[in-house]
Amino acid sequence: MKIAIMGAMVEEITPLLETLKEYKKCEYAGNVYYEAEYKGLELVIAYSKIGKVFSTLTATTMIEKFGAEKLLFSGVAGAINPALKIGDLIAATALCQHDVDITAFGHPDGFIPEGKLFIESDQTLLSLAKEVAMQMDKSLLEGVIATGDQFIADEERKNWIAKTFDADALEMEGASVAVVCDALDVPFFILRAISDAADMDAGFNFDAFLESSAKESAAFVMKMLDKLAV
Ligand code: 3QA
Repeated sequence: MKIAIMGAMVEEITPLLETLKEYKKCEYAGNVYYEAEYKGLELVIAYSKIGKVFSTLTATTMIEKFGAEKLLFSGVAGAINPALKIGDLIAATALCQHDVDITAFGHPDGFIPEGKLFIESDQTLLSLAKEVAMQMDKSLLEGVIATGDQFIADEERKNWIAKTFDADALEMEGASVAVVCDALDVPFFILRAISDAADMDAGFNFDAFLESSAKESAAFVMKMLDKLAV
């Protein structure tokens, strides 16, 4: 079984590479892909660079060039749901693109004709994550993640995203990865640990907590690999 693990920023995959220690590097299309073996699983790991476009390229490459059969995303996010504090984990049940706007033609926010407003995550991987959370005695919120090519550091925009999509967290890559996996029929799982609350302190908190929250997410993904390996 070949599994892709992706992040957007280098900080999001470094903890994984540090845990694995041994891997092979392969450069392709402006990114570095790391191939490793873990407990009988074949892994391909990469960070895409920030945003929907780069993450689309990386997810597609992992599937089409490297032959990934499942994709796990590990990274950080801005919290919308006030129950989510810095370092807390959220697994996406569904993802949407909050920055898509062709409402001038009567379409709802986030909707592209022939696309889906919400793309749902794989149920099997979500159940696996719930088992892992139980075993680790960690709380794992399941909810909607809204994606857009914007770092949100503004209460008003955040509240609009919250009410328009009933979203619990926001980031910049989940939905584009979901679009790729859905189209190519590859089960996917998007995990994020909170780095900030997408408010006026977001920039400051993001810098302060990127590393520690990215580690929380990566540690959880490693435990999911343990389960997928058996
Ligand atoms: C932010 C990263 C991008 O990959 C999306 C983090 C955490 N908080 C967020 C927020 N709004 C949107 N997304 C997020 N990730 C990239 S901008 C900072 C770049 O600094 C999730 C996320 N509030 C690079 C150094 O110059």
